[in-house]
Amino acid sequence: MMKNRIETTLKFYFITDDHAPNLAPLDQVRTALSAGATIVQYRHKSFTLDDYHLAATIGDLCRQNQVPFLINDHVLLAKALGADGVHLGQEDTAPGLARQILGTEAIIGLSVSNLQELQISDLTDCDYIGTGPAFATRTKPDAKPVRGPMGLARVAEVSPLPVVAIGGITADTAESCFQAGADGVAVISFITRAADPLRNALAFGKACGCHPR
Ligand code: TZP
Ligand code: MG
Repeated sequence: MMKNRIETTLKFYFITDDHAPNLAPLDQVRTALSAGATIVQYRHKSFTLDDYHLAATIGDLCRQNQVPFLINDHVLLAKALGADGVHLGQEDTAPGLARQILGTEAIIGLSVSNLQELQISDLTDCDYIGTGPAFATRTKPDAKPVRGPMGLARVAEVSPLPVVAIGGITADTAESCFQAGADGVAVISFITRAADPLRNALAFGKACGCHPR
């Protein structure tokens, strides 16, 4: 997957939910892709090799749709799957090491919650930053304090890299994130825990200016 036009690629950033009660990760990805998701991240906080085939199947689905497939945290899993990149937290593998392992073409994202973290982050090997939580979220229990569109705007203003907003984003709030300077909006529960996931995914895609496939 080439990295040109990364901003466009980040627009509708879907992340899998390993605890969604009613929608399995593969169906989550099918739903998000059919609503026009432009990038998919496989996020499984208690990943074991028993989940390997599922992750590979999700990766195949993304490839068939020509949508970049990223892995949260696990650089070696990304390497083993031939994924398009990784998303890393501040406490994860250093982006420079991920770059050495995954190569020059890989897409590498880094979580940056606020201006202070941005200042201390070495972004040399990163392609974008993820920042949030933009709004209250129940999906990440250890999320940092809510930033709101103003906090997001402050980070977007000084970030040298494209910015993906994350945390509690819905079809109704996506626009405020774009207005605040985000290039993309990441979403989990608005789709994965919805009473009607496809309906929410389509509404989210519309808010991102994406077309259903
Ligand atoms: N990082 C910051 S907030 C968050 C992550 C992974 C969770 C986002 O999930 P949701 O359900 O879209 O609020
Ligand atoms: Mg992480």
